[in-house]
Amino acid sequence: MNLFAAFRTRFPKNLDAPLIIPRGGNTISYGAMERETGRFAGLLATLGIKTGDRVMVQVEKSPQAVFLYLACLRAGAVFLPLNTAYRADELEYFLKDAEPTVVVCDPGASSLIELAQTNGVPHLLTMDAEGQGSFVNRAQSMAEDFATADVRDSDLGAILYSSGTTGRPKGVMLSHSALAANAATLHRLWNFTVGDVLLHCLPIFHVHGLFVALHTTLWNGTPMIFHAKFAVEDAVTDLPRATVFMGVPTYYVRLAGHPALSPELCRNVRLFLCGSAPLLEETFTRFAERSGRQIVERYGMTEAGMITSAHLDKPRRAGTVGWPLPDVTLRIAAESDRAVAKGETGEIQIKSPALFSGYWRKPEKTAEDFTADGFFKTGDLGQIEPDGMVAIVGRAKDMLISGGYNVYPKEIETVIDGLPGVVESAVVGMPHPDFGEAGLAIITLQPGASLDLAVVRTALKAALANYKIPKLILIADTLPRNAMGKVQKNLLRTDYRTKWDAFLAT
Ligand code: MLC
Ligand code: AMP
Repeated sequence: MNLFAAFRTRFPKNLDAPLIIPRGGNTISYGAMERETGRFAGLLATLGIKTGDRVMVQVEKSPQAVFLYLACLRAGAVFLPLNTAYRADELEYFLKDAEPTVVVCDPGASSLIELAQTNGVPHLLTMDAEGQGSFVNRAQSMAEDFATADVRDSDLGAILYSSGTTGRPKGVMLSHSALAANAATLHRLWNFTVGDVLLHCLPIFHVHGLFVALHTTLWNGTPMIFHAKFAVEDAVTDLPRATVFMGVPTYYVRLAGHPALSPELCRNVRLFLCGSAPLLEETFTRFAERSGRQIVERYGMTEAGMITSAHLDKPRRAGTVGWPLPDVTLRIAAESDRAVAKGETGEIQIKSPALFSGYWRKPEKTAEDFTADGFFKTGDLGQIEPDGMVAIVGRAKDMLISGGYNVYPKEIETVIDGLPGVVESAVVGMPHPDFGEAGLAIITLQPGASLDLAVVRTALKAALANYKIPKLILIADTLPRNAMGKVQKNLLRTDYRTKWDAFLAT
C-alpha cells in the first residue's frame, strides 16, 4: 500500500482538524494538507514523473517542504532530501549518483541550481512563492483531487544518503512498506493517542525529523507544533502546549541548561524521546532533575529505522537504549557473526521489517552489510544487559556524531590530505559539552613544509557541510601507529585530551 494512502486511513474524521501549527503562522488542517499535496503531486505527474523517479530536494524546513515529501509519496516518486548544509562538491556527487528527474531547491541555492543546469537535470524548480520556476506557484493551477498512485510494497518512497567509512556516500533505499512498518510499530509502542501534540523542531532531511516525528504524527492523525529549527527559547515557549517532544541529545543539553525548564513547564508533556546519538548519563539525570521527566531513549539508523526503545511503563536506565522493537530480531555478534552471550560486547546485528532495500546502485556494498544468514550489520557495538536492555558501547565504524549529525573522518581527511605540504591527517571525535562529540584534526607535514591553518579551514569549508568542519586543527610531527601501520585513533584521543580541554576552556 502507498504510505500516503496508509496515512490517509488514519486521518481524523473531521479534516478541518489541525495538522501543522507553524510558529508564528496559520494553522494548516489535514484537509488543507490533502488538497495541497494533491496539487503538488499533480504537478509532479505533469512533469512526467513515473514510479521510481527521484525528486531531489534541498530546501529549508517549512510546511511546503512537508507537502512536497507527501506529494512524492502520492505520485509514486522517490523523495530524496538533502541537508541544506551540503556544499557544491557534495551536491555534485549526489546529483550524478541519483540522477534525479526533478530538483527542487530554495531560490538562493546557487550551487545546486548551477549544478542541476550543468548536469542536465530535466526539471529544476525552486520553493519560492512566485514565478514560472516556482514549484509552489506552478502547483496552484493543478487540481487538488489527485488519485494517490498504487505502488507495490517494495516500491521506494525515499532515498536518504548516508556516508561511509570508505568511499563516497551511499543512497539508502527505503520502501513504502519499510517506512509504514516502523511508523505503525512506534505509534503503538509510544502509546500515541487522541489529544497528542508533538513539538517538532528537528530538521526534515534525516530519519529522525522526517520519519520518526512526522510519521508517528500522521499515523496518529493529530497535530504538531512546527518550528523551522531547534532554538531553545522557542522550544521552551511552546513546551507547555505539547504532549510529545523528540530531539537529539544536544536539544536536551540545551533544554536542561535553560533557566525556565521546570516540571510546571513540562506539565503536559507525557513523552520526551531522544536518539540519533549517545545520551550522556549526566544529561539524562540533569534533565530529569530539572523537568521531573525521564527521557525515553531509542536507537536507530537510516538503513533500519528505529531498532530499540525504552518502554514507557518500565523504569528507564541511562546508558541503555531500551529493548528491541517488537518486530525486530537483534543479536550481538562476535567474529564470524556468531551470537555472543548476554553481557558480552559485539556488533549489533538485526532483522526488521523496517530495513532498507539496499544501497542505490551499489549491490556489492549492500551485500557487504548483511551476514550470510540475513542479518544487517549496524557497525555499532553493544551489549545485552541481564534484563534484555541494549547498551551501545562503541562503534566499529570510524564515525563521530556531532549534534546528531554523523561525521565520517575519512571525508575530512581526504580534503586535508589533498593540500600542498600535507603528508597525512587523522580526524577523531572528542567529547563536547554541547554537541556530544566534535572533530579534532591532527595533520603531519612534509619536512620543511608549513601550512597556514586558515587555508585548511577555507579548503574544508569550501568542500564540506559546516557541521563536519573540525572544531580544532593541530599540526604534529607524527601520528601514532600500530604494528600494522594503522593510525591509532584511540591514542590520539588520549594524547590530545589536555590540548582539547584547554581549547574548550577558551
Ligand atoms: C551546527 N554546527 C554544528 C552542528 N550544527 N557543529 C557540529 N555539529 C553540529 N550538529 C555549527 C555550525 O557549523 C556553525 O559553525 C555553528 O555551529 C552554529 O550553527 P547553527 O546552525 O546556528 O547551529 P544550531 O542551530 O545551534 O544547530 C545545532 C543543532 C543542529 C544541534 C540544533 O545541528 C540540529 O538540529 N541537529 C539535529 C540533527 C538531526 O536531526 N539528526 C538526526 C539524524 S537521523 P560556524 O563555524 O559555521 O559558525 C539519525 C538516525 C536516528 O541519526 O537514529 O535518528
Ligand atoms: P544515521 O546513519 O544518521 O542514521 O545514524 C545512525 C547511527 O546513529 C547509529 O548507527 C548509531 O551509531 C547512532 N545512534 C542512533 N541512535 C543512537 C542512540 N540512542 N544512542 C547511541 N547512538 C545512536
